This record gives sequence, structure tokens and C-alpha cells, in this order.
Amino acid sequence: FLTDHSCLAIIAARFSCGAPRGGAELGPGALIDSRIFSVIQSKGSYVCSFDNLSQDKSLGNAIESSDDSDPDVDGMKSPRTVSLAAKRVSECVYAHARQGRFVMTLGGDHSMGIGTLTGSARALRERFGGTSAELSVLWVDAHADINTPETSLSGRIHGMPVAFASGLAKSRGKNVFDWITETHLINLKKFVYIGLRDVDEAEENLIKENGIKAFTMDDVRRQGIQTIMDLALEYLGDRTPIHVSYDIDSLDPEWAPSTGFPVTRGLSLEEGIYISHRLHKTGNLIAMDLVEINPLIQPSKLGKTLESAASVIKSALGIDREDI
Ligand code: NNH
Ligand code: MN
Ligand code: MN
Ligand code: MN
Repeated sequence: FLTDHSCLAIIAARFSCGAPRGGAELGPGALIDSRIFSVIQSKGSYVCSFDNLSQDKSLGNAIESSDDSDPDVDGMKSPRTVSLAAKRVSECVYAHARQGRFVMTLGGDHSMGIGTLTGSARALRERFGGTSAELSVLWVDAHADINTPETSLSGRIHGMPVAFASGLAKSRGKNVFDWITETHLINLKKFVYIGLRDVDEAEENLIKENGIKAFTMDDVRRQGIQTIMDLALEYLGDRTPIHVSYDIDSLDPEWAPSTGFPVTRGLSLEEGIYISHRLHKTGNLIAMDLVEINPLIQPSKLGKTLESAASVIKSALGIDREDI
């Protein structure tokens, strides 16, 4: 009932200014060049449309601008550049989701999660109104990405998207992120983490204080991924639109080595695919982000990383594993 599954809107968010080093802007191109979407079009009977948002042109590029033109705000690095890019991603996601299309955003660093979640949340509010169809979010990541500018130790906005998309972070005074209004915000009561294993102390406190549902890698190891998905989906409820924001570093470095912040003891590829598969089975998945592939980190293992990403994407779209 939620999306027109024959129409897949693919947004290439070629952007890395929210991360400490460059390279993630090359992730979407690498995925698209791997021809995964040709397979999806032929096997899955999807018609794909592409929006290419580039760091140099459409999204703005902090690398070109000096620190003088985008100085830190509340400790945030490249704040205006990231805000403008996230706004453009938000508008692009919104435009597609408003028409009922399934939206797949390829990253790019995870600061673009500010754009994707706000775009989805806003489109749903307009399509259905009220809280009945309020967005549910599954955040699959080694990291919690819920730092506020005040708690962040790095100042990098890719560690803050959950805080901005939920209204927890406000950038006071200097007009950064002031495009985010009530209608863009997600509800942290309809939000679940899976895969956490590298969470800052302040982030742990934010998760507790806000009563956010979080399944760590320890939970996955203790209870198994099937039980974790049962619990996660039960928590979100069964008639709720779901947006999954999938950071490739949720997978173990064995499966996804070419990423900016690999963390050991991650999800196996099979577990990663299972998460997507279960989401597809709900029939309520309306959007997916697949982010933080960085081709420059381990060029010789990029192929492996892309294969893993492709598998996770395909199972979210209901394309069988035998086809991979
Ligand atoms: N928590 C750290 C920070 O705020 C690292 C975040 N890095 C990520 N997140 N790769 O997914 O900077
Ligand atoms: Mn992340
Ligand atoms: Mn991460
Ligand atoms: Mn199906």
C-alpha cells in the first residue's frame, strides 16, 4: 500500500564532506558501474531512474572552498556545505517519495542520512497525514551517528545524522540546518538500531535518555539475527512505513573492507542479507540508504565490498540470492 514497487528511484549522493577523509563520493559511481542496477531491472522488473548529485556541482564542495568560506559552527566541520547537500538530497528524496516511489540513496558519507530521513518523513506526512503513517527507521551501523555538535569528539557531521533528523541537535544561531522544520523530523520512538559496536560515551547516554531501541552486536551474537529481527519488527509494528539506513560498516571488515571506519566483530554477509530480506518481507519498506563505501580505502578489496553491498540491496528489493 505504501510504494509503487515497479518504480525505483536511485539517488547517487556523491558526497564526502561530512567525513574526515575523501573517497566516499566515489562510492555511488562504483556501485552503479558494477551494473547491479541492470541486474535489478532485468530480474526484479523494476524500472530504475537515476539522479546524479555530485559533490562538485549539485551538492557543493567544501574541498574547493577554504575554511574561511565555511568555518566551523559549534565545532562542526564544513557545516554549510553539508547542510546544503543534505537539503538537496532531502528535496530529491521527498520529490520521489511524494509520488510513492521506492527511494534508494547511494552514499556517500552518512551525513546524507539527514537528507534521506527528512525527505522520507516529510513525504509521508503529506501523503497520509497525522501520526498513523509516521516513518519508522532501522539504522544498521557499527556506529550510532547520534552525536550532537556539542557531544561530537570529531566535529564530523557523518557522526550526527540521527541527531539532526530527529531534532535532538539544533544548530543554534548561525542559520546552519535551519531548513529542517517540524515536518521533516523523525520520531525516535519509531527508531531501531542494529549492529552497534563502536558507540561514543555521550552517544550511549543519548540513547538511554531518549529511550531508543538499540540492538548491539553483542545482542546479535547472544540471541541470533532472526530473533533480533523479530524483536525489531515487532517493536516498529506491522503497518508502518520503514526506511532503512544501511551503513556498509555494519558488516564485518571481512565482507566490507573498503569503508572509512571498519570495526571488527561485525555482521556476517549472511546476517546483513537476512536483515534486508526480512525488511522486504514486511511489504512496508519504502526507502533504503546504502552508504559509506569508500573506494580509496582498500582498492584491492573494493570488488568484495561492492558485491556485499549489491547483495544487501538486492535482498531488500526481493531479488533472490540465487540471482546474485
Ligand atoms: N562516532 C564517531 C563520530 O562521531 C564516528 C562516526 N563514524 C562513522 N559512523 N563511520 O557511521 O565521529
Ligand atoms: Mn553511519
Ligand atoms: Mn558506521
Ligand atoms: Mn517479493
